[in-house]
Amino acid sequence: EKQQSLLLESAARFPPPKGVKLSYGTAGFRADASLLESTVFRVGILAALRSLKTGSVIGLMITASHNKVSDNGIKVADPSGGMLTQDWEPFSDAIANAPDPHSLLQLITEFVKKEEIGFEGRQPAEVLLGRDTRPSGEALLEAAKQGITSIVGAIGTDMGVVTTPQLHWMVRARNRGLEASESSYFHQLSTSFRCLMDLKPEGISKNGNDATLVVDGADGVGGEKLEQFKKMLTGLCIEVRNRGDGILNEGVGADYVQKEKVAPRSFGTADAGLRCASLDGDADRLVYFSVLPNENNKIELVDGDKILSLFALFIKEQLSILNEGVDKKGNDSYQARLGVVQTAYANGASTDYLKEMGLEVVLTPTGVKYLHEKAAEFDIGIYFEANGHGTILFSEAFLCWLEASHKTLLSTSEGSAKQKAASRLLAVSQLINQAVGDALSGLLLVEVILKYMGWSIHRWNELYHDLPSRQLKVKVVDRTAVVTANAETVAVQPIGIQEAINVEIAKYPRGRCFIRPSGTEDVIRVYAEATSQDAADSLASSVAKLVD
Ligand code: NG1
Ligand code: ZN
Repeated sequence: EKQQSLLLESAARFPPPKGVKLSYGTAGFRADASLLESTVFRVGILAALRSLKTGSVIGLMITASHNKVSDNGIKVADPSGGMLTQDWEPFSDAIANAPDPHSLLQLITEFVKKEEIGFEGRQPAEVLLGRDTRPSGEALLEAAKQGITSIVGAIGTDMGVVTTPQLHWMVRARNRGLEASESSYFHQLSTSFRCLMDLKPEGISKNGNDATLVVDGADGVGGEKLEQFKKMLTGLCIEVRNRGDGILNEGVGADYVQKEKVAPRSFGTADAGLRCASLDGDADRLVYFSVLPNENNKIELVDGDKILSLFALFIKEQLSILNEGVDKKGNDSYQARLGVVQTAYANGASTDYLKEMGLEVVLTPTGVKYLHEKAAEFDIGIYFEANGHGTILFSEAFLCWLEASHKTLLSTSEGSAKQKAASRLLAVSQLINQAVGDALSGLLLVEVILKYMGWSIHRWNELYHDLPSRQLKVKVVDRTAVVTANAETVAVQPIGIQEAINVEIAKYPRGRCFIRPSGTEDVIRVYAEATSQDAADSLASSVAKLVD
């Protein structure tokens, strides 16, 4: 009863906006910040319940990533540090849209019963809260805290302004009994980075990548953090631009650079040829680029697909060093399953390249939760969206084997090449965020691998040539009218639309095109690929007309 009145009382302070229906979507709730207080409060309640249910620490991140500064959003990190389990999404939609405190209380009571969430004799609920640099973040974080503390005994711990991947990393660390602070995050990343730098092969030519890396911080949290963190990185010189003086995500950031294929603000032809990288507003996406000389801000774009390809190449090489001379049934060998996960947005040339490397390539629908889940099925699963969100996941079983064999290799004089390969893989598993895509750790791994290969950004970009592509969005009244199948490559509804799309595709050699409803905006997205930019543009626009 105490619990019920506490909930009713606090819910009354956060009335939902009228006439707005919110949905958890592919990236949590996102909307204009002025609409979000009540939603964030309610997600606070959900997070506390999730903590009680799992007996673990849960995370809440307040961010709208690459969206405009007046937007905001909230997403939940589960005990592993990954996204909220999909089973709880319907409940989060329901409570976000409950019209008044009583209906909210009723939904919660029913859900608590159904999920058998106990309140007594348990560890109190604990939720770690973080936010990006958006000005609306502070008040929203307070609303989330009030939601958390409207569950009796629950604690909300404010981690302050952090990147999304930092918060996920902290949740994961806490639940493994480790210290969850920014300094432990920086320490782990810089230590594994140094370890990998020390393991560079001898005699690798220094091929132009000793120059400074110039990073576009999107005027968000990532730029700020990297400016602090770079002092801890020996052997890598970083210059950070767009550290927060300009407007967040406006003409800057990974999303802008990847979609527009132009240099962000504060970059220009004076930077031609330099190795540059761009983070998004909450630093969970990363793309590289190099400004082209004399071509008004045009760039050579090195996107998520190419980061994935670089990672895959490196990991595959280390695995083959480890397995050298070991016959397939060898006792001390471990046939690690390496897999890569992409979405339909991956450039067709990247998929061909990865397959030619002999890798297992799997497609999932758009949305990190799907890619992450799939990648976790491998011993080493590498996933990336073309937009630069991705990471590498290592299975516990493989890491156990790797640690044991690393010890054995250290104690024998045999094969220092193998021992180094094992050390490298272990260091990668420490460096790269196991919870979620992380631009800061991804950037460090890219830098290490370029050093290892002795490659410039240009050499890296030459791994394969992207097919020209075009993305369009079409505003529609009801985006749910489009229903897709086969990892979004086929539209099964409206009836007949796929046949019409096929007719268009058939007009272009190597043409590929698909449509899908966005999970974050009220639009249908159209993606087209062909052998020339004109062809990709015209395929996209003729399919967009079919949707309209
Ligand atoms: P939607 O709006 O569902 O296309 C976009 C991105 C996703 C993902 C989410 C979450 C594209 C085509 N889509 O999703 O990859 O990043 O936002 O931020 O880039
Ligand atoms: Zn983001």
